[in-house]
Amino acid sequence: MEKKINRNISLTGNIQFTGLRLKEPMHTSAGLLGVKEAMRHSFKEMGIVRSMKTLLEMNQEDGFRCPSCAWPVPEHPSKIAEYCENGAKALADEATKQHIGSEFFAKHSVEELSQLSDYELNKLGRVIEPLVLKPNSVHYEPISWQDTFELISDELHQLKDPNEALFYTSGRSSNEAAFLYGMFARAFGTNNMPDCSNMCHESSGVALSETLGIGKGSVTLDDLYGAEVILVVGQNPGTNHPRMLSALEKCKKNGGKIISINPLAETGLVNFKNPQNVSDMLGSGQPMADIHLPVKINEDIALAKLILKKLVALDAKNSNVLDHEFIVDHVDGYDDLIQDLSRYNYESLQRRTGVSMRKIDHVVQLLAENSKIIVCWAMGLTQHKNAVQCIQEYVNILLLKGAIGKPFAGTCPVRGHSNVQGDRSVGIMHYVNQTLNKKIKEHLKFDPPTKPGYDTVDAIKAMHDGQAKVFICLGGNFLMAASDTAYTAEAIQQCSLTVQISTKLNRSHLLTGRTALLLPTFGRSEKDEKNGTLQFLTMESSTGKVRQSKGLLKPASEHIKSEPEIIAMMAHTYFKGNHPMDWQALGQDYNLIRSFIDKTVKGFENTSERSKGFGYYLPNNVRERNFRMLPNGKAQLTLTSLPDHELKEGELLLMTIRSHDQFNTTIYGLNDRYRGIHNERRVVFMNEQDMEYRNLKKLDVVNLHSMYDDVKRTAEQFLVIPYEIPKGNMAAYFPETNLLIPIDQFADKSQTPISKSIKVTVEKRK
Ligand SMILES: Nc1nc2c(c(=O)[nH]1)N[C@H]1C(S)=C(S)[C@@H](COP(=O)(O)OP(=O)(O)OC[C@H]3O[C@@H](n4cnc5c(=O)[nH]c(N)nc54)[C@H](O)[C@@H]3O)O[C@H]1N2
Ligand SMILES: Nc1nc2c(c(=O)[nH]1)N[C@H]1C(S)=C(S)[C@@H](COP(=O)(O)OP(=O)(O)OC[C@H]3O[C@@H](n4cnc5c(=O)[nH]c(N)nc54)[C@H](O)[C@@H]3O)O[C@H]1N2
Ligand SMILES: [Mo]
Repeated sequence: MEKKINRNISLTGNIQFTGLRLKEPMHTSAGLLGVKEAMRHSFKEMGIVRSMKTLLEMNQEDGFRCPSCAWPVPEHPSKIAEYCENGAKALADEATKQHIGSEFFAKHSVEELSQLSDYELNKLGRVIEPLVLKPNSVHYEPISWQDTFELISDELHQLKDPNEALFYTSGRSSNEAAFLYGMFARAFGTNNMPDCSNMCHESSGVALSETLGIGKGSVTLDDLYGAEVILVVGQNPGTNHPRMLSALEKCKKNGGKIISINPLAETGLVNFKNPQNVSDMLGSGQPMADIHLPVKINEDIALAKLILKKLVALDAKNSNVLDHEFIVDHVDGYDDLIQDLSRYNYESLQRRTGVSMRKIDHVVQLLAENSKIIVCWAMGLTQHKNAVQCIQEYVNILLLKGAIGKPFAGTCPVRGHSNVQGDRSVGIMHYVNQTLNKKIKEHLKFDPPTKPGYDTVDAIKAMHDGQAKVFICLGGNFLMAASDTAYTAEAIQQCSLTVQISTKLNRSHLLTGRTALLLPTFGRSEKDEKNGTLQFLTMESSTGKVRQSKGLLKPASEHIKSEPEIIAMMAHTYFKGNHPMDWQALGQDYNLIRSFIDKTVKGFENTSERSKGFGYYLPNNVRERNFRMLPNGKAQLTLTSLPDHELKEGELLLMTIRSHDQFNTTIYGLNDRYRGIHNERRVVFMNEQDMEYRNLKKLDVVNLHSMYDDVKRTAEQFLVIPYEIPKGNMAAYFPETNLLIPIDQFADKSQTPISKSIKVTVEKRK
């Protein structure tokens, strides 16, 4: 028997308060303060000259794509600022001058480093040489690249079955790296490709594939500009997709109305100043949302049903409220839906939503009078037990209104990571895609596996049960991003080898398998030259547009390699030349990778050329109103049911959200200035009546507990903040609260963890 890992790694770091300063939540987002904040971060991390040069290239025609979110870039962006505060922070974070290598790790053990917070770990800087953590050691040591590839190859060859290996992808990769990685996993023999989508928009993918036949959104930026009504549901663009606010603003200027549906009145949606517009900057900003519906957590189905019911009733009086022509020609399930809606009554639906009937009627009126309607959404819809149905209920509204497959209307699941959508398009998926498999056989000349692989949740369980032993991660911070941190940690520690291809240090590098490799890689802003030729990469935005990205900064060190090269060398060393694909050559010339993507993935033909300049749109069946792949060749209405929360006495529903100063598990700073929180992350936002009922006062210190299947999980030490949030609901930041989410609590069909509706109790600390 191998010896069990006995490293003593903290999953939280030292839990301590950092010195909260409370201010009023802000009402206006972006604006001068945003630009000032952006500059402050960049100058501190990167120096002034480098910052200015780099920021000016971000998202420009020939520059690199912003590493932050996946919001598309308008054609002909203004030179000054097609980035936002968060893009600048992401860039500064990646292009930081702080570096760590083997000397640093010789001094500091992984045990000692794990006492630091996620914020402190990230601040340590870029990892600049390949490192290995040997079985009985607590210190990373230097290792040559060749030895890392040999070690990975040896471990992979020792597995009894290819399905004992896992290939995780975080969405910051490129199409080229993701394609090579997915093909290596398949050539090795497994579909075990969990990815960050599984924790993110998987529910959208499932919901949209079932109803509209494609797992992506259907709108373009121009559609948003010309829409008559945009619903922003369960999404906080001011913090997470700030450039989206410019699109919403344009829509408003064209006479469109914005409706926000969210338990919180998030700042960007209340008021917005466009930093690119001088008169805006001098004034008090634009009110953004015309109506805000403060729906209770996970009551969107009740709300959408109520809206549907009212639209149907209006249509009965005046038959041009719904688009009957579209319904007859393109939609399946109309009669069943109408009948199903009749089972519900207005008042009980309204009570569940917590929103006043007057406000709901206002929204119904707008939807009745207009037909160019777009629904945007993000994690507020995707991370619940019934997430797939939640999304489908909003699709029902679009379908009855005929707001699908025509200009200025459609679906807009707002993607998170900057290339998460592209990764999926080029083959990162745990399920089997028959069309792709056929093309692989034909053009890559090997037989891909036909058994479905593990997604994130199943991958964790497989490691826990000893079914998966080698865990390779292309970016990300799996330990902190996944649910049930303690269980996930036990799972990862069962592995014989864990490999992290990363830019910066995070907790997944400290809590590892028996042997661990830390392989440092280029960030998006860095220049990638191979044999004297400047290489470029491609990415796909949230609206399905593929564009090139060329780095311009000198790489953080000469000892780091690009993602495609690392993957190519892993494959080359594993196959030892004994495979139809010339892996080594692929890692040296990305045009070669693209020539294979062209042949294997539909819509990517001639991508090296077409991705130049402002790029091209991938095909999208919904835009063409083509539903041939669905039953009866029609878009599908869905019959959903109301969620059953069954809160026990004392329980509240907790949503885990992002602060303004973080990118997922990367914590840039300790402020969330839009919500009035400064210098602290260990806070929980509560309704004052819920506080009173529990005898809690502002700034009391509490522990949070969840109880599922008689197992008590705890996240310790949070300061209570009274906040405008519906009664019975609470909010706190992720990843500090991931300890509370049981591994088995996820959305039906998509297996996305229930990060937005966790039943918890609050215990006051003595
Ligand atoms: N700066 C920054 N940008 C980011 C990220 C980041 O961490 N930082 N992360 C990136 C990634 S990977 C992603 S996926 C996106 C995430 O983007 P968002 O989904 O905007 O991020 P969250 O903070 O999870 O916010 C979810 C929103 O949903 C609301 N909400 C929660 N539950 C419900 C509900 O039941 N119903 C409704 N209607 N609303 C609800 C919350 O109040 C909150 O406003 O952002 C991307 N961009
Ligand atoms: N409770 C709760 N949990 C959640 C969520 C939530 O809302 N609530 N959101 C979920 C969502 S939407 C997502 S997408 C996941 C995110 O899950 P992940 O994508 O796994 O996590 P990130 O925090 O984005 O990963 C950050 C790390 O990626 C590495 N990195 C950064 N840039 C690069 C690069 O260019 N190349 C490589 N190779 N590595 C790089 C750095 O080492 C950095 O520390 O978390 C999920 N977890
Ligand atoms: Mo995400």
